[in-house]
Amino acid sequence: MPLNINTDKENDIEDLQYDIDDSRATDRWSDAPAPIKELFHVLEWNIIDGEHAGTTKLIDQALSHQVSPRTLIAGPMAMGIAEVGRRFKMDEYFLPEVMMSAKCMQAALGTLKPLIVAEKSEDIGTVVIGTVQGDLHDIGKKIVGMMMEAAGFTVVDLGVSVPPEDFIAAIRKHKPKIVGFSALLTTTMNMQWETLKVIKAEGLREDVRVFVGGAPISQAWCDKIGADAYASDALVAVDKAKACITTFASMKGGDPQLHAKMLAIDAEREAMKAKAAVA
Ligand code: B12
Repeated sequence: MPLNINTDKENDIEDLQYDIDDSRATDRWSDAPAPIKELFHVLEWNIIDGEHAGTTKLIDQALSHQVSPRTLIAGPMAMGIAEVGRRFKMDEYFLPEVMMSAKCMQAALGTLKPLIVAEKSEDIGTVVIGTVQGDLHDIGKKIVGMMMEAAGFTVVDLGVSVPPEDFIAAIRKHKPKIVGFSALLTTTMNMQWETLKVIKAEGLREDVRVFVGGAPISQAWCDKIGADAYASDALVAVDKAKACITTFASMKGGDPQLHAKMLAIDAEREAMKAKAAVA
């Protein structure tokens, strides 16, 4: 089966040429009260400009206005780093600028993590997560880990550039219900497949539900490599992870029925969105 990677969005020059100032003019965050709206703009630009010395102060200010950590992550932080990605793609930014912006994200997540993790009330199982070998991106993986932890999972984060054998060792040691692979590069996404093959070869496939994610990853990729679930963001990942250990607890990793149930969760979400849009 040929591999189709959906890069339409990344390669759509018109889409990439829009300038963030246009979106500023369209009054982004218009739902928010004025001081929060301004703070969101400043935080977004702090990330775009890579001014990491001031990031935690802005996060503290937003928290003092009762803005939730999740809103900050999914709102101005996500918008800021997405703009950085666009600038990098368009050669408006080079690696040093991206690294400065990544430092802002890390600083912000460092402040937010304890607050998110504090939401954890009960222990519902272990998740092992890591960025696959050859890949150093970890911001998205950290967000997924935090949200899983808040949802009640014990999260074992193996870090970045994790070789398959380290995933195997962690599965044997921690006996997780779920294993998550993150990959942000088209050149490293194949390591998700390679790692999964090693899990199978070691006879561990039925023991773990395999989740995959990262910017170039799609449901089609998940289907192709035989992973159990794909999640486009941390909230979807949490929903599916919880479903795996509650409603579908009896289904083992690699079970096609579990895969189908995970797809049904997406279909349900899409139907709800469509209903809300009509209402
Ligand atoms: C920040 C960044 C960096 C930082 C990373 C710092 C860090 N500690 O992570 C640095 C500067 C180190 C970096 C380096 C490189 N980068 Co870079 N980087 C980015 C950038 C701008 C943002 C990534 C990010 O953090 N996004 C924000 C998070 C929140 O989103 P996310 O990662 O997608 O995660 C969400 C979901 O995907 C999902 N998810 C993520 N992981 C998982 C895991 C599971 C299990 C699940 C269920 C869900 C899930 O949930 C997350 C939260 O909602 C992207 C641009 C982009 N559009 O992605 C480029 C980008 C990924 N980088 C790119 C490139 C080319 C590189 C370099 C090769 C550059 C170079 N010439 O050296 C190196 C590679 C180094 C390496 N070996 O890994 C390209 C990749 C192109 C491609 N098609 O492969 C991109 C797309 C930029 C571009 N448009 O060209 N990069």
